[in-house]
Amino acid sequence: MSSPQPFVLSSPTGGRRRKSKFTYKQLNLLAQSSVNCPLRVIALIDYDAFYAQCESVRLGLPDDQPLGVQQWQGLIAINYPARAFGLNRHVTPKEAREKCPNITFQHVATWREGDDKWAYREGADKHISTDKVSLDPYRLESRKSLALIKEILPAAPIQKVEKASIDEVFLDLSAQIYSILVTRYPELKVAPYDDPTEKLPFPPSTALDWEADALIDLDINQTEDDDPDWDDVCINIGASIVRDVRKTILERLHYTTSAGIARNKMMAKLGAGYRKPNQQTIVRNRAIQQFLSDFKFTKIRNLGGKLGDQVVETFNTDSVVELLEIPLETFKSKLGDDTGTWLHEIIRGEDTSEVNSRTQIKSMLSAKSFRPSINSFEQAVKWLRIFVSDIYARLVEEGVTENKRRPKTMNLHHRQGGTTRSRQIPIPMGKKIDDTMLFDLSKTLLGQVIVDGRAWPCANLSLSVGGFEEGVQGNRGIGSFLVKGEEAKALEAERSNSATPVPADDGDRPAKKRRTGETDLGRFFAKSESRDDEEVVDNDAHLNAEEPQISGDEAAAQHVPLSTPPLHQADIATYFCKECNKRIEVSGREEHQDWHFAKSLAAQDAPGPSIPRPQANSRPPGAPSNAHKTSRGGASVASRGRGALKTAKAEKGQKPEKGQKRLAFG
Ligand code: DCP
Ligand code: CA
Repeated sequence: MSSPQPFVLSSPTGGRRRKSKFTYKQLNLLAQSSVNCPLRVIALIDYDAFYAQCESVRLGLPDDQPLGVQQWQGLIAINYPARAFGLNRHVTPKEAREKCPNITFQHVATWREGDDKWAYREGADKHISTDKVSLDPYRLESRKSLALIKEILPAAPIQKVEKASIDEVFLDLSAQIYSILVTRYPELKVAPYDDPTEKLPFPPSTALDWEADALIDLDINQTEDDDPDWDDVCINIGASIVRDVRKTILERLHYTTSAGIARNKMMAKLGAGYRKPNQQTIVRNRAIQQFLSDFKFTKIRNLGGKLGDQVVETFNTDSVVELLEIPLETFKSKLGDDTGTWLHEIIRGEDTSEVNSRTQIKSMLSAKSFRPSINSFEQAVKWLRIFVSDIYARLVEEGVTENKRRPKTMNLHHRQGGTTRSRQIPIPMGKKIDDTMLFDLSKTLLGQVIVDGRAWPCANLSLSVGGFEEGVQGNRGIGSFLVKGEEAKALEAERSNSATPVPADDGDRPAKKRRTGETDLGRFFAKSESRDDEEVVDNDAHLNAEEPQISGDEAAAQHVPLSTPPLHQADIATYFCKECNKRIEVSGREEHQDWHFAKSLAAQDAPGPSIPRPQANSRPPGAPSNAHKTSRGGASVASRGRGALKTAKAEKGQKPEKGQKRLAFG
């Protein structure tokens, strides 16, 4: 960390004391990690070529050995020594070998039927039809490094750390910086005359030491000769904290990381991707506009998907600089008040989303796409056994056997042609969770998705558990002996082996809905930008990249059907939406509910949205008036749902932009 600077209370200018532009009140907001603090400092730490580094370190290879992580016949991570040969994750192993003969390929670990643990296997790529990928090794490394970061930083409530994906972590350094500042400069603690609106004294006018960090150039109207104000001092302290954290990660775990340090999540994310590998980039407040002007706005989170397309279409440009010319009123009239205001702020580098320390796993998913499709109950059951082993191993890690936490529900999604059928069943509360119990439940669900024997050929199966809740330690609570409501109904259905569908949904959805609108709307948009790479279809590689264990929504989003026509009308499970008095396809339920929720929020006109609001006048996704049309792919991109958006992207041959696709900012 940089050495404390001598504090000169104020430098006399023309006989007058020079004042900072920041007040004591604003400084106090820093102590509270307030999202409205103009001195706030946020960092994003992103692991370089994450899976590839995990493998290099595991195999004890030299740092400069080129390596690609293989999954069947594709490459899902390429380390930087291999990237120097012009390789990226879209090349095949054969092409990679041609360009870089010395490259090492390491296939990801796999599950095999009958084994109770995943393993690294020789010739793994030959077993695509019998094995399933396990990304557990990377999850474990991810968890290890998160634990290390938490160990390095001061404890909560000062510590605010959010795992954003399997290899990205946001840090809100504000409170820590506040405590460093007031230790170095005790004069800052108390406002003169107890007036918090008083301006702070100007910081010492010594140049700040940025060491080897990449420092984004200042905006055109600013010069390096201008004395730094407290926001520069704060970000400078933040940079040195992040430098130390990254150094410790390298020393203890041998992973290089890159980082962005700025005043909010959006800018920190853009900064982190600016210089890689093993570098950190600082975007000072005085440099934001200049930094952003180099980007197309479609690189900014939430603007890579359909909203970005809409903005490009409306204003006929993808340049941030050109959008800056457009007045707020025009944005509002063309995009609606909320989206217009949000866009106006975001292109000016303003983002008030919080760093959310909640990192508890909400659901776990295990999935497989079949090429060729599978054709019998027996084959499907074999896969269920593998899914259950995979999920159960993760549950054990999560402390389920010690009853620390337990999932409430299990879901099975089954895809046949263009039809996805989903069923949910409660996991009985009074019973100990073990793999036999989970396997039995999964078979019950399989029985339910097979309607009149019409389940084959099956192209994709996925099993998930969700609705985690804290377990009762020691004595079981009375609730664990009682089975009530929905659960009782579903159990009854299970007992009588009825095919009554329990609509697929997250077990904890109502609780989620009660959280802030920002979170839900965040999901609404994040999903429309989720990855749709090839890896998705084979297994949960894609999901793991987004760490599905953290978000049940991400997992659920993978099962939105791809809007192809259903084979038989009778196959479509529907439910009755009271809000629009219509029957809606169960497979579109989540999206439909999100739409209602988003609409109600848009109507509330809440102040200071930190993500774009959808327009309230659009048609509800999944509603019968367009269901038919949608399922045949006839509706426009804007009016189609998330699944359709994916299809539309695929049709255009367009992959989601790197850098924002995993950004489920909350
Ligand atoms: N991943 C995946 N499929 C993708 C993208 C990523 O399986 N389409 C996995 C492999 C990556 C990890 O997620 O190692 C993290 O993704 P990143 O996009 O952060 O990529 P890397 O960490 O590999 O590279 P970078 O150094 O560019 O961050
Ligand atoms: Ca990365």
